[in-house]
Amino acid sequence: MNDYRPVPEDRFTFGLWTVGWRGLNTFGDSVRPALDAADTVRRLADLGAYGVTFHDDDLFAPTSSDSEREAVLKPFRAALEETGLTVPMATTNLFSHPVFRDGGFTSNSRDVRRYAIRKVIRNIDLAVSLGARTYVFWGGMDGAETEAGKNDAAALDRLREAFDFLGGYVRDQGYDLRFAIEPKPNEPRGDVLLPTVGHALAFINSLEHSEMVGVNPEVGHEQMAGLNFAHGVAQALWAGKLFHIDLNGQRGVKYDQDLRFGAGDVKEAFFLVDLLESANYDGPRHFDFKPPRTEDMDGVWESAAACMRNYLILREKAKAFRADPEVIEALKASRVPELAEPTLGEGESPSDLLAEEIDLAEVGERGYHFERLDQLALEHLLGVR
Ligand SMILES: [Mn+2]
Repeated sequence: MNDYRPVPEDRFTFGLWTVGWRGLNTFGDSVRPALDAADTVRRLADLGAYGVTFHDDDLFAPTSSDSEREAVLKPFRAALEETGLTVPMATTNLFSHPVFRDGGFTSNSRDVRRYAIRKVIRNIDLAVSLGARTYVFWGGMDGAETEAGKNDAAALDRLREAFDFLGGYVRDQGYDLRFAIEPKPNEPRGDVLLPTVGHALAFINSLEHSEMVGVNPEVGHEQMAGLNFAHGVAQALWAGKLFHIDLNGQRGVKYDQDLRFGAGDVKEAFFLVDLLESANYDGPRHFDFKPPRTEDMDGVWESAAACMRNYLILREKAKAFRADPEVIEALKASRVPELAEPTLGEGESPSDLLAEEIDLAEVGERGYHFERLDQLALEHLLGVR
């Protein structure tokens, strides 16, 4: 029997800020102690994780001197070495410090924008030295509460300018590093720039080094916009732009819940895992969740372990769903394989197409049996098949 025990080959990764979240929110104070980065590495390795990710500020304050940085990095590197945990991704905190109250790359203040780019460059250098291959950009403070306060076209120009400049930097340094933009519709700003996967994909096409820029979609962020996450991920995969992914849980259109993966919309989680596995997505399965404030440290590690366990359970369920002969037959009855056939034959002309007739009365009566297919999926998910 499968005990759903994660192993590094499953490529599960966690942000330092996830298990390290102290529970400080708009209404409540911190409820948990600060975690030591090296201890977190050891604990995640014990749980079966493959890697750890970080914002620069998760390791040290922005004002830290070189020796203060090294005092944290030395034990952090030692813990990575000792456990074999990797650092596949890193990102920059362009939101916590008061200077970022109007954003990083798109702050109305030019000196803040220049500082933001410097802060990113410095952490890219560190990330690459730790072996990172993906660098995530979440511009949560890049937005507005009032249309009067932000010229969106200028903000997009500044955003493009930052990505073009940083892309050039990475190329000049010869780094093997790709960028991944993380969309979010709102929070902390009233409205955030690049609110969805679709907005980000369109923006990426405008970049000078667009080939090195993809997306890092987060389950809850698309669901906060009322969107179907699996559809967004499918389009990112289709565009060859799924460079990274943030797995967590969300229940509907409300504040960013960051529940553990599997909590929230479990059926969408099932179809997401089904999609990632059947598309052979080979990037890290990165959990970006926040253990609820109700939890003590035992609860934190329990929820981290549960993120991985839920992924493995859903992976098994999705595989069983795809292998079920009744499902294969039901897929055919629903004409799902037929959609993979090109609509036009090779060399067909408009006149060939125009010469064809359809029996509208007969085809209009055709049912698609998606209810049967969906019920089969649900029964696999519920464990009765
Ligand atoms: Mn989130």
